[in-house]
Amino acid sequence: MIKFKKTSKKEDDLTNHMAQPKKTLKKLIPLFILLSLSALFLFSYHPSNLNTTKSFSFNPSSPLTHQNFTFIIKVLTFNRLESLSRCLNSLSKAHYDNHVIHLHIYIDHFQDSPNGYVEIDQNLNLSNRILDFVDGFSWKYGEKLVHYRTGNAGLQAQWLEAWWPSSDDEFAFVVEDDLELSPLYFRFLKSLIENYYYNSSNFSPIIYGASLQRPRFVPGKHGNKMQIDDETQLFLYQLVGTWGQLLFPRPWKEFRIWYDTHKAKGLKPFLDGMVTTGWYKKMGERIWTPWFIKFIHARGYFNIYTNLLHERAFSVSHRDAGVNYGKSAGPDSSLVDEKSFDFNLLKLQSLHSLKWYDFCFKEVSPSRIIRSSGDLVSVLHSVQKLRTILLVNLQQMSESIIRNLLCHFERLNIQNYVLLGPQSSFLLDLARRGYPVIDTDQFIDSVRLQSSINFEKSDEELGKEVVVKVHVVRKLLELKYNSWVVDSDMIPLSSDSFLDSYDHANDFTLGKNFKLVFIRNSASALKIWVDNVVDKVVASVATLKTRGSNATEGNFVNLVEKLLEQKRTTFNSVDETDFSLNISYMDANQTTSRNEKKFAFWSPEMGSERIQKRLEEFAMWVVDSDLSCNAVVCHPS
Ligand SMILES: *[C@@H]1O[C@H](CO)[C@@H](O)[C@H](O)[C@H]1NC(C)=O
Ligand SMILES: *[C@@H]1O[C@H](CO)[C@@H](O)[C@H](O)[C@H]1NC(C)=O
Ligand SMILES: *[C@@H]1O[C@H](CO)[C@@H](O)[C@H](O)[C@H]1NC(C)=O
Ligand SMILES: *[C@@H]1O[C@H](CO)[C@@H](O)[C@H](O)[C@H]1NC(C)=O
Ligand SMILES: *[C@@H]1O[C@H](CO)[C@@H](O)[C@H](O)[C@H]1NC(C)=O
Ligand SMILES: CC(=O)N[C@H]1CO[C@H](CO)[C@@H](O)[C@@H]1O
Repeated sequence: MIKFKKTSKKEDDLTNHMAQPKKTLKKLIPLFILLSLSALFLFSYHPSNLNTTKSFSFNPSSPLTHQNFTFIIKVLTFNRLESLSRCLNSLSKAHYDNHVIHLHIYIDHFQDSPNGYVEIDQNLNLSNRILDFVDGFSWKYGEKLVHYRTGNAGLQAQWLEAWWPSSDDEFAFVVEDDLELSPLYFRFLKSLIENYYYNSSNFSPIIYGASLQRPRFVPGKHGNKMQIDDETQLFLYQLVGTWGQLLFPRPWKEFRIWYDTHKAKGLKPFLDGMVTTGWYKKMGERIWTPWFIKFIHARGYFNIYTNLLHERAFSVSHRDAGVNYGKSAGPDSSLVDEKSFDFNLLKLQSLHSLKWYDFCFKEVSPSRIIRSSGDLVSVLHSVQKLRTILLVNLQQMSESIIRNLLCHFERLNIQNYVLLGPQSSFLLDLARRGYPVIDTDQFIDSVRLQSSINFEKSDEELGKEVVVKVHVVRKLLELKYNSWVVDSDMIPLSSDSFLDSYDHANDFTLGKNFKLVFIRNSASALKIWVDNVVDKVVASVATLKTRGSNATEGNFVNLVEKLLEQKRTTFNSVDETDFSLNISYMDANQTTSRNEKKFAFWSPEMGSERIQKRLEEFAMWVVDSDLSCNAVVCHPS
C-alpha cells in the first residue's frame, strides 16, 4: 500500500518541480492491476448514492445576506489525520464575510492489504479515527457533506468525481489534505470571481479558474525560467496548480465530457515535449493532471495565478510524510497573513492588461486582430526581429490544414508571420490563442473609407484578399519590412525556409507554382508599389468580372506579375519545384533528401482528406484528433 501511495508524489511534482522519485515499476505492477480492478468496480456504482452523510451544521437564522454565487470547498483526503485536521482548521479560520460556504469532504478508502490482518486493522482504525474527526468537526458556514468511499479510488477519480457543477454560478475550490490556507484566501477568491467572472468586461470563457499556490513549475521541456517582475501580482498561465485550485463551472464540465470522449475511445493524453507526459507513461490512470493538461492545451485555456513575492501564497502545501512524501518535505511557501499583507493594495487589473503564459512559460499575446493598416505597427513589433514578415493567406484552406501548418511554425520557431482571412469564428479562435490575424472584412472597410472599392458578389472574397494584401505590403514597405506573401497550401521544412536568400538584383521575386511572392524592402520597391500597384491591382480586381471570375487569373502573384511587366520592372522568377517537395505525386519512400528542401507543397485540387493522408505519409501531419499540435515545442526566449 505504501508503495502505491508514494507514486502519487508525481502529482505533487507537477507543482513542486522536485526530482522524480526513483520508484521501481516492478513493485508497482501488482498494485496497478489492483487499481484497475478497483477502477472497474468504481465504475459500476453511483458515488453520490452511497456512503454519503449529510449534516447541516450552520444556523439557518444567521444573516446570509451576501449569498450570491455558490462556493463549495472540495477537500480530498485519504489517510493523514493530522494533515486533514490542520487543513480543515485553516479553512474554518478564514474570513467568509457571511458568504455561505459548503464543505464537501471526500475520504478515499484504503487499499487491499497484502500484509494481512494487522495491516487491515491499522487501516480500519485509521479510517475510523478520520471519520470520527470529520463527524465531530463543526462547520458553521454552510453545509458539510462527507463522502466515504468503499474502495480505493486514487487521485484521478478523487478529483474528477468530486464535482459536476449544478449551475453556472457554482464554483468548486479543490483542496488536498496537506494544504493550509491563508485566512484571506476566500476574500481573494471572491474578488477574483467578482472581477473576472461576473464583470462582463473582464470575463473570458477561456479562463478555467485560479490557483492559489505559488507557481514554480514549467512543464514544457526546455521552457523558460519562471521569471515574473515584482509589479505583477496576477498573471495567466496555462498550467493547473493543484495546491488550491478554484475551478470555474463551464470549463470543468467541458473537461469532464472531453475526458469521457477520449477515454472511451482509448485515446491517451500524450503531449510530446511535456514532462507530464513522461509521468503519464509511467503512472497511467493513477494521476489526472496529464488529462487536464492535454485538454487545456487543446482548448487554449488559462488559469489565474498570483505573484505575491517573498515566496508567499494564499495556499501552501506542507508536503507531509505519508501519501506524497517518504518524509515531510516541509511547506513549499509561506502563507499570506493579515499582518504582513495589505489586502486592499491588491490590484485586480483588467484581464487584457494581465500577462499570459503558455506551457513553455513563453508570453502569449491573445487577441491581436488587425482591422486597419494602423493596427499593423504594434503587431509587427510583437512578432518579429528580422524585419521580414510573412503574410499567410488562410482563404480556401481547411481548418485542419491550417492548424497543422501553425504547428509546423511552432516547431520551427517561425514567429514572424501574420495570418490573413475573412471574419469567422475560426479566425477569432486563432486570435484568442495568440496568433496575430488580419480580419480582411474589417480591413477592407477601413480601406473603403479612403477609396471607393466595390466588387461583384462573385469576386468579393478574392477581391478583398488581394486588396488587403496590397495594402498590407504597402504598409510593410513603408515601415521598412521585407514581405513574403504565401498561401496556406505549403509547409516550411526548416527554420530558415523564409530567410531571404534570393538574388538581390531585383526587389521582387515571384514564384511560378504556388503563389509565392517575396518583396524586398527598398525605396525603389516602395515607389513602384505606391505609384502603380495599389491602384492597378484594385482596378484589375474590380474588372475581374468582365473576364469571368478565375481563381488562377485573379491570384495575387499573377496580378503583381502582370503589373510589373506592364511597368517593365524586372523581377526574379523562381521555380519552387527546384527547392520544394511536391507531395502530390512524390512518394514518401522516394524522398532522397528532405533536408535540402525548403518547402513541401501540393496541388490545390487535392481534397483535404488526401492532403492529410499524404502529409501523414511524410510525417508532416502534426495535429491530433482535436486539431491541436501533438507536441509542445519550447524555444528559449
Ligand atoms: C485497533 O483498534 C482496536 C480498538 O480500539 C484495538 O483493540 C486494536 O489493537 C487496534 N489495532 C491496531 C492494529 O492498531
Ligand atoms: C469591470 O471591469 C472593468 C475593467 O477592468 C472596470 O473598469 C470596471 O470598474 C469593473 N466593474 C465593476 C463593477 O467592478
Ligand atoms: C483561368 O485562367 C487560366 C490561366 O490564365 C486559364 O488557363 C483557364 O482556362 C482559365 N479558366 C477559366 C474557367 O476561365
Ligand atoms: C505537383 O504534382 C502534381 C501531381 O503530379 C502535378 O499535377 C503538379 O503539376 C505538380 N506541381 C508542380 C509545381 O510541379
Ligand atoms: C513505402 O515504404 C513502406 C515501408 O518500407 C512500405 O510499406 C510502403 O508500401 C511503401 N510505399 C510505396 C508506395 O512504395
Ligand atoms: C447565483 C446568483 O444569483 N448569481 C448572481 C450574482 O451576481 C451577479 C452580478 O450581480 C449575477 O450576474 C449573478 O447571476
